[in-house]
Amino acid sequence: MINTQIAEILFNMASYIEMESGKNSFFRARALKNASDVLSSFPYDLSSPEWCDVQRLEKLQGIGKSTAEHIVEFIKTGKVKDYETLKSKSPVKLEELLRIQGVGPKSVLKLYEKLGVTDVESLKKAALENKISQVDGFGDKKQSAILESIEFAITHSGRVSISDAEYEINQLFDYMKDDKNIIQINVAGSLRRRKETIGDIDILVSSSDAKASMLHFVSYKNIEKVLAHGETKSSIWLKSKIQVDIRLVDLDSFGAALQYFTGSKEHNVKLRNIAISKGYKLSEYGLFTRGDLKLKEGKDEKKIYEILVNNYIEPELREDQGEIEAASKKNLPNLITLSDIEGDLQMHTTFSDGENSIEAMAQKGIDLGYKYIGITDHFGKLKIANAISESDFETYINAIHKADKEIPGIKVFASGEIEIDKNGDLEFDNSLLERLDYVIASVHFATKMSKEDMTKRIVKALRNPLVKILAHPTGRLIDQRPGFEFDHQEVFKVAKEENVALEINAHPKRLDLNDKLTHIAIIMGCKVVINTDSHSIRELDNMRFGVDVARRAWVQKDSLLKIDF
Ligand code: DGT
Ligand code: CA
Ligand code: CA
Ligand code: ZN
Repeated sequence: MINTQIAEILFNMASYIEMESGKNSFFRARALKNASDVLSSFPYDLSSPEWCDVQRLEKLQGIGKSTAEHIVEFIKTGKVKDYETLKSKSPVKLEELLRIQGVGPKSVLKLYEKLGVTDVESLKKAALENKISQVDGFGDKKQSAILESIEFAITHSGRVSISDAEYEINQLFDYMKDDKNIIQINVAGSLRRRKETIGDIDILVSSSDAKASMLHFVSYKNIEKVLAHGETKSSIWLKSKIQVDIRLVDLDSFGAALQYFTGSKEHNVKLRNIAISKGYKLSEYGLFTRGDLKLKEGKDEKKIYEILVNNYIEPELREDQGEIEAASKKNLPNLITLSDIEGDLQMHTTFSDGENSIEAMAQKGIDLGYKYIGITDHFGKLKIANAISESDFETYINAIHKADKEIPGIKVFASGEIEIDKNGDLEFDNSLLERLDYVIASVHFATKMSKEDMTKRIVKALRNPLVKILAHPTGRLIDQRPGFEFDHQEVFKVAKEENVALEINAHPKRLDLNDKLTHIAIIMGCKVVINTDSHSIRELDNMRFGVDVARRAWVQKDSLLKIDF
């Protein structure tokens, strides 16, 4: 989406400027980074006429005049001149290097000056030749961390987050609505299965004028490049670098095509075999009886499933993880939906690194129909901006209690996100923590430890009676860093014993626990809780991505943490 693109450009400009020294560049960089933050979660389309306006943009908190001009310039011309200048002046490919976790503008500058590193390739070479460890401030540990990140970035490139894909598809579908020839349109592929990342977006269309509808599709304004333009199939590359494949299908085989193109491939293979064993042939055109090839069903996807396996299988389950067998035995899970979510137990406010007040978060909670929310600002020595110290505690807890009393219609719990230190202790005075409604514990720092030590560390925290939720248990960031290692079985076992709920963090960058681990956890009898970890009221809307993970993990209502008060 254009907002993300602009946010990225501003961030990159900030990084280039940070490489220059001097106080002035520090402030310029910081202003650009702030603006980038604001835009990356800005809910309206910046390219719409009402927002593409310097004076209007300038009024937004965190956006200055020159930033507003950059935004408008990009929307009008597709470029920001100052950015192009920064890029052409710089000897290094900063954008490429910054994709490597743990590499910032300052280290890029140093590695360039000392070792002549200009891109990821030369970075990798320098690391393999053991040169990075020799540079002041780097060392062996940093060098191997950089190498690890490079491998990770290489194997994980080319996929986009579900939230970016969803944003694009909503925009595209709005545009496709203008084509009155379209009878039916559906998203298929991994996006319909709600996977955490999407390789490309697949859509299916049935139209009364195929040619006209294809032409309409390839004329979409957000296209960077038309990759293929055919009668029944076209592919485009959006400006946001996401590929969209479209297929035109007959209404009479729409259900069969939807089934086929939703995948997964593994699920399809198994379903086709079931069809054969029952005397049918299943293809993207329909379900046919084998002898005479008579069309049994093609229009209605649900009916195809009912004929073959007795039950409709939700797209989120179609990964060949036993769903076909379960359907045949009428044993499918009754998946949760967004409306089963009664509250959100991790969010940050202006008391630590959040953007909005307790009151604003509570009001948004009411708008979302929640019964409760939990305020969980960062506590203690955390190197995160503004963590709440022991001397701030009184003010913090009083502010939450006051909000809870004064705002009718929603329970506001007082909590905190507390760091689990290296030894497994909570990094805050435990006698103060006792006064909170619950503690949500997590690991952010000192994550490079052995699997055994990390398991011990987490288990010890779980044994602490104050801890009620383990937040983002693996610490992974999608496409940026893998989770830290620990013995999942052991941790889940203890979580169950100690009645600690495991979080599915709904932030699209985290989605942690992921679908696979969540599935293991609930099979072991653990409770899960889906939280957004919001740092602004807008992010409270991310709940749906956590629900997607839970559905893909076969989570039913009885596995959700139940709050009674
Ligand atoms: P992605 O795009 O990597 O996130 O994953 P998908 O699942 O969207 O995969 P994609 O876009 O390659 O294809 C969309 C669906 O079409 C896929 O889930 C199943 C179906 N499909 C594609 N190619 C084949 C194939 O060769 N055999 C079968 N059985 N199905 C296929
Ligand atoms: Ca796809
Ligand atoms: Ca595709
Ligand atoms: Zn936070």
